[in-house]
Amino acid sequence: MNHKMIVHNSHYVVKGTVIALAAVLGMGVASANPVGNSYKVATMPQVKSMLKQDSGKVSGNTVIYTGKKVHVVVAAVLPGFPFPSYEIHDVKNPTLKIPAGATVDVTFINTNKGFGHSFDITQKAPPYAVMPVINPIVAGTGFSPVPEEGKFGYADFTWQAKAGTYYYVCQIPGHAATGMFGKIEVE
Ligand SMILES: [Cu+2]
Repeated sequence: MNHKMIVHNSHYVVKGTVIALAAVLGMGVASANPVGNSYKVATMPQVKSMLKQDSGKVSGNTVIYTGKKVHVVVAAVLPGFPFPSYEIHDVKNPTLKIPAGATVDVTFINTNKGFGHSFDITQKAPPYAVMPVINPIVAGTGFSPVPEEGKFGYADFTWQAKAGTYYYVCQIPGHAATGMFGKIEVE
């Protein structure tokens, strides 16, 4: 209980900072990191059908995507997975391999009742601090709303993937520091 309250208090502090930063840096940052304004709501049956639309193929701890247009569908902390983590095709925090130049449609769904999360892409490598100052974010969702019973927030964004090594991270304080991140290899 205490942990949850601390996370939520910190969440609002960081959220205010992000909004102030976005205001200073202009609309480019605001649209790349919309701070939860663009989330829609799905039920668990809808979430399960959305997860099946991921276009990658699992190979061990890696999900391999092919083609000029790929669709990454990622959940935060599906039932049965350890907190805090991401899942794609039921693989925890997989490495994503994406062709350089691909148009990447990302759908991020927070299925973790009671906790906010984000799915943001950066070239900043781990380790991450408890209060992660992750800058710059190249694309992402910003903070999700906190899911209530049977209602899960999801957000979509499109990323034009250039060659390089990236990481997807959760910017809620403490989450990336305790393992809520994964690698993206674009080549
Ligand atoms: Cu998180």
